[in-house]
Amino acid sequence: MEIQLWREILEPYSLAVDELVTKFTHIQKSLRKQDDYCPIELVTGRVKTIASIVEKCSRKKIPLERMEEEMADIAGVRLICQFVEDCYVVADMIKRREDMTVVEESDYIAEPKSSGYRSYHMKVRYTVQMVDGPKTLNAEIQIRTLGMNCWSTIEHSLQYKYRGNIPEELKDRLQVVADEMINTDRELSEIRDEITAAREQRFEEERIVNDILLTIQNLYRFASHREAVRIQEEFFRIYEEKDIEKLRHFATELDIIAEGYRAQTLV
Ligand code: 0O2
Repeated sequence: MEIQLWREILEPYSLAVDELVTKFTHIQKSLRKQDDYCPIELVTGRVKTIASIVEKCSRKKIPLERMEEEMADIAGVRLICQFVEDCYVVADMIKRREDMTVVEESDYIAEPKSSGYRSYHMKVRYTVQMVDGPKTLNAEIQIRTLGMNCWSTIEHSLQYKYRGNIPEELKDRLQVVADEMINTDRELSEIRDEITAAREQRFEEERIVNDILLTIQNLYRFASHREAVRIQEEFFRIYEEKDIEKLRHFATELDIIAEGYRAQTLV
């Protein structure tokens, strides 16, 4: 196939990857802006290289002219989560979307591959609007934890290095690491509540600090300069103590002072 023809074939896939990455990144940003917990930690996407398409077609005995129908991952998006549970939350989120149709799911988290590979795969049909009209194509979404991603990236590099024939000794070591990753994911899930509480506290702290800084900014306009400076210095002193209770207390007191100056923030 001519390179020019490859470019034409791959163009809609490139658009699909760009759109999907933008959409999942948007979910991430929106949830974070609302201070809500976001189950997606990282979003990446890629269009399979021509060399990789040709290699896979040859390996899976797919005629090149059938690759668009039979290869699900020419357009690929990867969603990385912190916890195993999040992978399923994200999968459900995708199933509810109206801009893509899930046609197949493979849960290699519940049932890892013999290599030790774990990930949740979703094959979707997705429509892009090209200059000459709409095109519906296949895309693959891989959902996995940071640990699963780390393992599969390393294993993938070794597959490449050894051209698919990883030495048995190395395979065994990979299997051991895969098992350890399962344990690590399990441990992390178990301490998830602690992490969630810490994250919520951090969000609350950020909110309080923002409110305090806005109120101090208003005090500079409505109160005496000396008073505003005194309060600001007091704030920095309390902030350094890293004690959320003291911050909360300071914010309440500050609201009362600001109320007196009608400088309370309107956020
Ligand atoms: P690249 O470089 O990642 O693009 P599925 O049909 O999706 O449920 P299946 O049948 O295994 O799963 O499909 P396939 O086509 O063999 O694998 C799809 C992709 O999943 C692979 O893409 C890998 O990204 C990933 N994958 C599947 N199995 C393994 C594995 O054992 N180890 C690693 N590291 N990744 C795996 P490609 O084609 O390898 O290329």
